[in-house]
Amino acid sequence: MSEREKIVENFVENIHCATYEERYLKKIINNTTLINRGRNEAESLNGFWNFCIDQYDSCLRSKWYEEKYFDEEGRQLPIDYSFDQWERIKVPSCWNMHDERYLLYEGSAVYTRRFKYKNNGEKRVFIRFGAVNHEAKVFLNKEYLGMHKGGSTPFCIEVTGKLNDENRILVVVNNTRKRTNVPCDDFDWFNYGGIYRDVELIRLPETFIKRFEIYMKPGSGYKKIRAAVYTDGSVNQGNAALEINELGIKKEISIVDGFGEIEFEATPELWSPENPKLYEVTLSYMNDSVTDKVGFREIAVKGTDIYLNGKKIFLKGVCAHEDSVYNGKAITEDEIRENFRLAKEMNCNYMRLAHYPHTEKAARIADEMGIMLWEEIPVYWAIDFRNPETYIDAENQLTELIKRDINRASVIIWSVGNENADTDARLKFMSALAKKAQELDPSRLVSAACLVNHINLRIEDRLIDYLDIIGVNEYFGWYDPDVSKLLTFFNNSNPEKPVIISEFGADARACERGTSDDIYTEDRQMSIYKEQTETIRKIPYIKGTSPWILFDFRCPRRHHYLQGQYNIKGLLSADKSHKKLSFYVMKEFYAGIDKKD
Ligand code: GCB
Repeated sequence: MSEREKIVENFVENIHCATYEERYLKKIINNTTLINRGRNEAESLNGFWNFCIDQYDSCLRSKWYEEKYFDEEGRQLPIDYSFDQWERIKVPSCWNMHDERYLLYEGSAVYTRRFKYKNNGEKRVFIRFGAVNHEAKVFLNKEYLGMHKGGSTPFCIEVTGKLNDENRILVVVNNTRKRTNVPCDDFDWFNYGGIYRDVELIRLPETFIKRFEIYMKPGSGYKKIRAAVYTDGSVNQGNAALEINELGIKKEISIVDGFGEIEFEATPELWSPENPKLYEVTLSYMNDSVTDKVGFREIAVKGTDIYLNGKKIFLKGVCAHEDSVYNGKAITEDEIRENFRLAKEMNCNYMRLAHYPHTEKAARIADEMGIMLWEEIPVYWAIDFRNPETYIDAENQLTELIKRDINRASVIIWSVGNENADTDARLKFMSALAKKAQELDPSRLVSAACLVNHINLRIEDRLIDYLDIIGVNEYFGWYDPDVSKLLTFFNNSNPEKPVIISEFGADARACERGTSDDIYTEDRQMSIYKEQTETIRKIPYIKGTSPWILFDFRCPRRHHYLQGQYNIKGLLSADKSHKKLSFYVMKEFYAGIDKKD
């Protein structure tokens, strides 16, 4: 609010202050406060919260969270909210699935609940949100705590000293698509809204383990493990203890200024899709300890080959969105397991989790089930590459993702984006992200899903210089109906790095039959899949494929009557009950691919 506005005598803040949002933008919650405590249990704040769609942002404009019910003389004030009488919504969930009236709603919504708190001896307390799409402004007991941007990564807020016996938490969630956001205002999936992952209260000692990293040291001949610990609190010098009982390992890590790292000899059984071996790892420091289950493996590239634990591999994959007919983006553990099981039934050993970080549970389950993963941040299509704020946001989302999943053996690739035009601004933006990923995590490969150069018909993208693996999205047979160009495209290219066909595919309405010339039928999709796989099979530098996509998903851009607001490129119907003909083409292709060399 400007000085000029304030001196106007009839100025009423909640209706005249057009810049009401500015005050909230000053307190940003980002990766620097993220806590990652492995498998340690926390107290759940899930459950039923009171909820209200707030289309005009009245909560933020009129400061509802201050709960001012009376004036200074004790007279009752008129208010436009009644938190405890509002309807109730389940957290975690998407409001779009809660009520048909909210299916396509985009904007602000207010979530609030009361909860009791009793100190059990802890000195520090945090609230952790698994994810809120897309922005969250968090208030506790009338106080503004800060705002988080980025709809698919976790964030933590310290609430030490701010809790009473009875508390009210209030979150203003906003899923408005914006040009400057990551993703921006145009993307090919459904824009769900809400607090759709777990909310937890974390009780900790004064000095605690904030997060830790442990992985097999790349290039050590599978003989060395590297571990690092980050602590928080006043005792920032001392010794942490690391234990992996099953390997007979007990090590001390010296902590200096809240950080310590160690490398030591160890020869664990290596994690792989065939043998997803996990070890229980415990770290202790002062009065605190954390445990997790961790696999050890090495992923590397050499020339145009990808190696897992020194063995050449072909990534037999499929893409998947975090989407469900029943739960939207708030997919359940059962649904995650079902997706992996279906992928395995198709002979997959790998999945591309498109186009944003899926729930952290997905990587945990993949660790257990033996599925390698590509994880991605939503630097999708026409992000505002020239905008420095957009870069900060993208880098923060990447950092939050890496801090969250660095101990997951299943994750082998970080993807810094998808299908972006090769402009100078994009090269600067995305090469910086690739470097950041490599700097934060030397135990994984970095990739991006690049576009085809349709003029030169060859793999060509300046970003490739910064990637370990080249992801290529090509839709020969579909968006470019001339499938015969595919072989020319591959033959014209001479990549020096391994290539993954990160996408190919075609629409097919489940159960719609016809000839291979009939668009939107399973038969046409199958004929494109046959052409694609027969061509890909012949190309030695291709070291993986993840066709688009495991199952049909909601998509408000798709208005053909056979699409019905779904992207119907799935190998399965949206409810996964029907396998399209192409599912079996992929299954057979993957069954034979290991014999390719
Ligand atoms: C793509 C995009 C993906 C779309 C898909 C399609 O290349 O990466 O997000 O959904 O094509 O169906 O057009």
